Amino acid sequence: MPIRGHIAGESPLVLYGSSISYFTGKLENYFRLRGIPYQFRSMQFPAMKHTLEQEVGLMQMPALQLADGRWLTDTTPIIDWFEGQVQGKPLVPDDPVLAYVCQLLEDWADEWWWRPAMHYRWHYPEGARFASRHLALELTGSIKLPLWLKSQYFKFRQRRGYTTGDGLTPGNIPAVEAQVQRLFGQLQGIFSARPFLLGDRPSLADVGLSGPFCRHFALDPVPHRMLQQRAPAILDWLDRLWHTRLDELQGEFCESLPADLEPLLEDIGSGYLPYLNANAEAVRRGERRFDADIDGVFYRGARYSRYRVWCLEQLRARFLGVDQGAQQAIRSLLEARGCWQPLWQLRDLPLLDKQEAGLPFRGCSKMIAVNEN
Ligand SMILES: N[C@@H](CCC(=O)N[C@@H](CS)C(=O)NCC(=O)O)C(=O)O
Repeated sequence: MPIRGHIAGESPLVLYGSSISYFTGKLENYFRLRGIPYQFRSMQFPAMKHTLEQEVGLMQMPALQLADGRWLTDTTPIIDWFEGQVQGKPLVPDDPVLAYVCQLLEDWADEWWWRPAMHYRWHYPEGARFASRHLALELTGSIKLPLWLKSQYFKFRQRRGYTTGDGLTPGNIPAVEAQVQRLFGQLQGIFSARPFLLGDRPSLADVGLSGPFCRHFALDPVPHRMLQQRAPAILDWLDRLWHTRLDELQGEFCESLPADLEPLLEDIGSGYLPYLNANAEAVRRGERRFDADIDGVFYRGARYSRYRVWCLEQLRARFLGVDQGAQQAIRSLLEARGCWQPLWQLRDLPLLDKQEAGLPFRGCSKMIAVNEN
């Protein structure tokens, strides 16, 4: 087993989450890929809320407990921490341009596809019925209320927090769904051409993309049918990712950026990065809800996210962290694909003092400012 030190203790790593959760699915894909054994347990409420607020500062899913009793939160810093502990083939290419794209794609997959994934689950009655009942049964067994009431609560909570309560309206849903269709089409092309996003082996970008796909688009009835009919190569990729072990794999990363990833970067430049800027402006103004016109979609009353200001800062820091020659090459690519200007559009970012500096052991802000104390 390629793990050393305290991770490889007697008691296994315990992953607390839900079997239908976006970020729990992402972390499971990572552990499987690395061959890191873990024990999955469903988070039980309300007990876990108290434990997590005490141990990591906030309640979010998944959470991880190490053999030595320490708790971790937030999948990106968790993965980063594990990557520092394990030996074996890297998850991020050596080439600095590919490495930057890999981390950008992971971030985009985590943050930008969350809202559409939640939309497909909670907007359509089939999805909402399945997921609300599942979550009520899985997470709230100790709460002695009728199942129908607990299911209703989940529907209400998730819509208020993440769909109609986070900028989606009857007027913009068709455009948001069109973006999802477009993504499915792009990925169908990519995964028909090669096994993983960056070549013949999986990277952190694939792990990131498993978030919206593994436990949402490929599980919820409406998007799953669309994938089966129009983008089956994505389902094949998910299956491949789930069954691949990095230490048994022979394939290599591409030598340079595949042309079919360029449209994804263009979408990041016209959609995700402008959204991050609009969000950062709202945080600066202290407006917990904001309206924004992004890539032809008018979001009304989107929730602000302090966490995503930090995401933007991380994208900048990663660029500044590489040597000048690499910066030049990354900059040319980002300029050509419309990402450079929005990446640096805001002069300074409204971050809190030492924001998220304690991750993965202590979180500062939830991904979206909802359901907080
Ligand atoms: N950035 C975090 C996000 C985790 C997250 O937001 N998870 C969702 C569930 S998949 C959650 O716990 N939301 C909090 C809530 O609904 O109260 C990560 O990567 O782990």
